[in-house]
Amino acid sequence: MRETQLVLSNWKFKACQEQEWMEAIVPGCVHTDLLRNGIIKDPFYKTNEHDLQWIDKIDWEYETHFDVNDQLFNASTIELVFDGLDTYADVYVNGHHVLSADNMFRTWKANVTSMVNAKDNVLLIKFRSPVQEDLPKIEKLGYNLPASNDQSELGGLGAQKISIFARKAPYHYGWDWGPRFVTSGIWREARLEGWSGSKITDVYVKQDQVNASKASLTVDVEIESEHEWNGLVKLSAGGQTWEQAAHLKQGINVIQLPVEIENPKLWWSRGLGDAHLYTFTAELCKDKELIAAKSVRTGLRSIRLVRDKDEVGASFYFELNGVPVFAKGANHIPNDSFITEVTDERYRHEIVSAAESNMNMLRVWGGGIYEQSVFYELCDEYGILVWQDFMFACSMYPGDEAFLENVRLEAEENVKRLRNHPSIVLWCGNNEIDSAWAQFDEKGGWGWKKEYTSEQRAVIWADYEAVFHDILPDAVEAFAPGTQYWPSSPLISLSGDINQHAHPLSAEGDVHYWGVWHAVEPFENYNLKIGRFMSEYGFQSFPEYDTVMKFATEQDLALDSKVMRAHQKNGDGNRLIKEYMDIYMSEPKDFPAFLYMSQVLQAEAMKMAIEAHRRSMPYCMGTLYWQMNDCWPVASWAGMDYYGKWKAMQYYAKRSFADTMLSFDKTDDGVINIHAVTDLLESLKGELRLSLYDFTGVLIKQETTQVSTAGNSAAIVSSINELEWLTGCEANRVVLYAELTQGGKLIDSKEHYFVKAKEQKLTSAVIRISEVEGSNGTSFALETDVLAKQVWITAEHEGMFTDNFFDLIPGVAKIVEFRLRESGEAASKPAAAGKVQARSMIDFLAEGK
Ligand code: BMA
Repeated sequence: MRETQLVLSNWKFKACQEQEWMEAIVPGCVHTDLLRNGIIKDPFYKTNEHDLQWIDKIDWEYETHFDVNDQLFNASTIELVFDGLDTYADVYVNGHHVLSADNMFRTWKANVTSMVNAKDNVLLIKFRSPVQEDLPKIEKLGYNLPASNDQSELGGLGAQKISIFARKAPYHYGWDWGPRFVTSGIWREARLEGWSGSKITDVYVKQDQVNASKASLTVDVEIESEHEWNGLVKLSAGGQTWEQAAHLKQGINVIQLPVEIENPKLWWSRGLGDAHLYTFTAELCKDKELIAAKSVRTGLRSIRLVRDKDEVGASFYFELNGVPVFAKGANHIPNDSFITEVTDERYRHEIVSAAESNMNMLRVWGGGIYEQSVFYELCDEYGILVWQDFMFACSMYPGDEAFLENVRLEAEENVKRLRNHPSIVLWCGNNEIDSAWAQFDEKGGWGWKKEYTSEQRAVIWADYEAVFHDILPDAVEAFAPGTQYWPSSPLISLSGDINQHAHPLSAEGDVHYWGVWHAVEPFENYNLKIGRFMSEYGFQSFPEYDTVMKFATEQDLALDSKVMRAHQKNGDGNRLIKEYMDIYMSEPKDFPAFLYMSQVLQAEAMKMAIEAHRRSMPYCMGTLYWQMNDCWPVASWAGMDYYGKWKAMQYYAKRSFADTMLSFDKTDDGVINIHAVTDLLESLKGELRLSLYDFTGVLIKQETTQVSTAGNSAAIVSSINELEWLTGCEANRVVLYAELTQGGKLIDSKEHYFVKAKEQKLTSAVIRISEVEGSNGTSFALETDVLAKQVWITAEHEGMFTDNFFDLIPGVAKIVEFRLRESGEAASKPAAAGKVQARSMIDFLAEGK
């Protein structure tokens, strides 16, 4: 091989204005390096965030000294490569300026062959403050552009929103769940690459046509060559090989190999089949000699976004290998404010959690980053489809030539980097900008337009169109032809008139429904506000007590304390949680109980939403709640907290996303419908048993019916009259329990209550936990003497249970298994839990409630 590389290490850093160098870790950023050197305190603790806003106002520099070995030194080309520089950086090698960077999402390279010595090289990077760099741009523009979540105030910048100028993760500037840490640093690998002659720079497996009998592909092998010569490209995958003669010219060459694979093993999303992956290896040979090689991994599948007109509007669903897929999942945000802190294990834990929760899709939301490769590799492996946004969210952006060119290069590079991932099924231009600006609806949107003159508006919209209707779709078409591009989420369709902008009842396109939460509508509206594809909706909760205690102390434990307010980034958030809790739940006995209750409240809301969406299939074909994860310990819409701990909602989501699920709803005239929803392709045949129990476990009434529905469908499988079933009993002391069995095996079960949680007459429950014999402390049976609601089992070790926050009916035992989360591996296998404990709703209620 004629390629070699040196990953650059041994970095030091300092503020440009200081003398003293300190040790740095690369990849990393100034904040994490300052913390490791003891210069700043934990940014996530208490209100420390507020004291760290000086960091982004000054310039920083990073330096390393390095020697190169003979092989690298003798390479005919030596390149300096940065996979990511955050953001405004000037790079010097041995005193020579070699490049200036201005986009954290791009790769930066410089040919440094003539500058590198064998020994004692100095690489210096100066990071200009993104604040000082971008502030003057507001003046130049003459007005502020809207950036709803930019916490400029907290950053000491008043109303000056500068986040829109930098091609840098929008959430760094703060969000309604995230702190403001405007980082600088080398956030991906930095290295020297040496090569001579020719190298393979890219392998792209273009899937022209794929079905169960044949995959017709074109594999593009990109070769960079220093001279002209005749070689041979060999390609192998799945035990087959292909060859093609290659006449290489100096510069970049693309050799195209037509490839056919008979009876390919298809890639399926979770629940529908194996997520089979093929490795394609390209080798460049000269006679018998191997000159260069490169492997990529992909899955073979056909994917289509189906937007067919129908009586009401148009469908919006993904068809994978010819099968309509109901998308179940959540919106993903970066796992940390300091992205380089996210280990592969944390990514694995997130994706395993998604798969374990019966999800099949995540949306990489546009206010974060184009994720690290490991994220997509895991999605490929676990069969999680990815809706990929470009990194633009809730803001209007400038449109000067330099900005547009920068965006074009960013888009092309990222599409090219990610295009072999079978999991990525759609590229979306931005988050919520089309509906927030609402160009064609004078009074619509978020009120942004009224701040501008009509001339300014015309410019702002033209700049929008340049990016989202030209540059980005062009990049997708050029670099991943055939891949679906969707201009903005949500959107009805690109009609160029008032019918373009989405609303909660759009019968076409995707919908973000925030009536519950931001507009304080009742949870019940989840049953009414349903679109064709629900790409956002959500409800907040607090993380559990242990997580809160990572950033707070006992005296901070009040909703309106300074610390709790600092860890709630949505202005109205704490008030909204409290308000909804007063409506739906009983009063918690103390602050830790309030935390538990907030989780149950959120979980109940999300259950209502998810199940309403699934019951509406095939009208609705997707449900992605806001949001999967957190980037620091905070009150938020997440189902999993910053430490990866599953909130009540994650367990609820797992149940409501089950491939085959029972769900209840009630009509206005007192009919309770029992729905069976299945995403499996086989038709569903089974037995449905409905049992009415009182809270002490007495069986009042029971009915069994045969159930038969088509695969991949939702259907009402039984309807009962509420009044009739409740005759002679008290509605607030009974529960209806539905069980669906197939050949005696329990497929799903679900409870239905006749009154709101706060009206249910709970009594103190004694929950018995017994270890399942022979399970070595991994499995437990739970039983109760009276109805116990939202039973929360906790374990001595860190991990999760197969189920949690469930209701226990006396006489109906529940078995759960523990899954250990060890550092280095997020396990999906049973493991010993240590000591376990169970509490339920009644234990958290204020006396007499
Ligand atoms: C949507 C998202 C985010 C936001 C969330 C909660 O608008 O796209 O911007 O965090 O709602 O408000």
